Amino acid sequence: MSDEKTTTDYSEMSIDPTAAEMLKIAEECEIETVFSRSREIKPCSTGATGGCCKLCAMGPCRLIGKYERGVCGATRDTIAARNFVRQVAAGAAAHSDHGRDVALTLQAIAKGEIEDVAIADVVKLAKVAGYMGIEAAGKDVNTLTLEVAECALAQYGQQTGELVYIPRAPVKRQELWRKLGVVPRGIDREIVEAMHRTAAGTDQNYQSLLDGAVKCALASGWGGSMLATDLQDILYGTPSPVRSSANLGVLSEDKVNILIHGHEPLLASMIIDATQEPEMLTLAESVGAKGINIAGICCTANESLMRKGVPPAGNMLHQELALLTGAVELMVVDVQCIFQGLSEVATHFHTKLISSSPKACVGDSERIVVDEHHPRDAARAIVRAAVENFPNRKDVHIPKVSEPLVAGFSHEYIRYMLGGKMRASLNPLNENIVNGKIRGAAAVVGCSSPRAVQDYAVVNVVRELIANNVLVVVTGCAAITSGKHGLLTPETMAFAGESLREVCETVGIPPVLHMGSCVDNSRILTLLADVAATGGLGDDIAGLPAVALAPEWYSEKALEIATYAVASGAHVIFGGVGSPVENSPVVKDYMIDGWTERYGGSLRFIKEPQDMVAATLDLIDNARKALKIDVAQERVLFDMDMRRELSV
Ligand code: NFS
Repeated sequence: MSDEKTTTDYSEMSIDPTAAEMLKIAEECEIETVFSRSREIKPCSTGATGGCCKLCAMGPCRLIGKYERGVCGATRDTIAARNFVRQVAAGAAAHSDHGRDVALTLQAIAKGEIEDVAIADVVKLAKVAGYMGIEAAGKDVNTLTLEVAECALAQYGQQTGELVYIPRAPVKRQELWRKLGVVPRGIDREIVEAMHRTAAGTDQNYQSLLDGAVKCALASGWGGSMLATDLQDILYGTPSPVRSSANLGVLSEDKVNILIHGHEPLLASMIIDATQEPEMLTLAESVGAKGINIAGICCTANESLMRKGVPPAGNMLHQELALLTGAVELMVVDVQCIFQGLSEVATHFHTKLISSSPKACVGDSERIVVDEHHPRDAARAIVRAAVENFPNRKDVHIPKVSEPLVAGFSHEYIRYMLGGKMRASLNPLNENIVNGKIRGAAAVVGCSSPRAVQDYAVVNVVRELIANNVLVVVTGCAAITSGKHGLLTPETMAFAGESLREVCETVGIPPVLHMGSCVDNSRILTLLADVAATGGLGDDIAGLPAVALAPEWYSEKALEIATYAVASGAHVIFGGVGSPVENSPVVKDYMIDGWTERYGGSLRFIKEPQDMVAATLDLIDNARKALKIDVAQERVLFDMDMRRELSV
């Protein structure tokens, strides 16, 4: 490392002090990262706004300036909508394929094809069987597991009818979906249809195209994603509160560090178990390590945190930064949100990068493709490889920063927490919304993006919302961001508005609740449907004083989540970068006004955190007014001192 001082202002890239520390090292060692590349490469303004059509070889057609139509005659509206549908289809495919893999694992366990793995939550198994209309009484666990897994798998190939989870939505919502013809028939069918509709020369009406996006997104939200959540709960246990800590400081100076990164928890859970085996611990001791430390990145981090208390080392933008510590013996990745740049960063250190999924070979990583029938063998091989790599460590630089957190608020636990074991209920939540102590609820979800200042928008939005008495739930990378900045502890009550604080103190909950990974946004759908069913706040998700926000989105999966949330009746606000349909003012407006009229929900793109908060409070207050439960409340405005304090 050179002694030369860099002059880069890292606070323009992240408000996390560990990022500044690591980016300085990267710059001094001339190692590229997503942060440096995003400064070099300017986004293509035509592509970013949905104005480029590259569906056929007559183009690509860039609809900018005087061009209103592509070579085939397609309009700006058609092209923007078509690009959006394809993004939604890719997101739905990723989340739903994740659910399929969990169903296949469950099926293999039930058939005895995977050794020594047991079902962790038989109560949830019976509950899910109930949703599927499968009689649980009198059946042994294996028989019931097999029936549930096979029903789940059938959802993918189903050609007609409705997905089995549709009746979990409020009755009014189901009727609306049927009336509009957007009830998903089968998961794979809707994703294929979205791709077909958008093939050159097929669907050409933006409203019809966007209904296609809705049907496809609903197939994930109330299908593939919801199945992933439910089946993972059956397999690994339904989350309940667990203590841990977050940020790069969770890496260990004297133990073997293994990072689990990606989305699917099967291998990660086996690796966690393998690190406890006496044989591995003895091996670690023999190479001079004081044990084996495991930490997570992205949604594998969330899954492992909620069920096993594994600390997250960081959100999506931390994946390269973690390797820059020089302290990671091995990072194992599976699918989604994994940067190809990781393998280049790894070459500067002793870190082994292992791809484990048959679907994804990441960069120049080594591949240990997991045989799904013998995952423990792969897990042991990975832990062994990490331990054997420990003596190759050179300089280590671990930032001494981590924050304590509490995670694991599944919707089941929220009901239990509010009503007790015998009377699990959401009544106290609804009552406190009706009496105005809780002004409303917000889900702050989604990614972190190098096109925004890492963590700035999420932290600002979360803090400002709770200061305005809005209860916040978080998932995905936004949940890890909240954890890194100390917002997932009961002490966060200190930042909450007076009446929200009073409720949180009475019930004994933090004002920011970690509800899981990105597929677990389906938990939020279930919670909203339950809130509507509990009474006092209307009879549908549309009209609830609740808003969803993704302040730093980057992924197609985020657009798919937004679309199923809108179709379920929620208002959604995305931040950081502009609208992916900006090139068509018609489509952009339709996603606000047209979707509100059609679905009772809307999708807005608002760049600045303070504007996102203002829009959220307006939407919440309007909903309260419509429900006739409006109590005038002052808005707490953050001044510059309060904002500066956020910059840690
Ligand atoms: Ni969601 Fe999870 Fe993170 Fe965004 Fe990526 S890890 S699936 S897409 S970046 S929250």
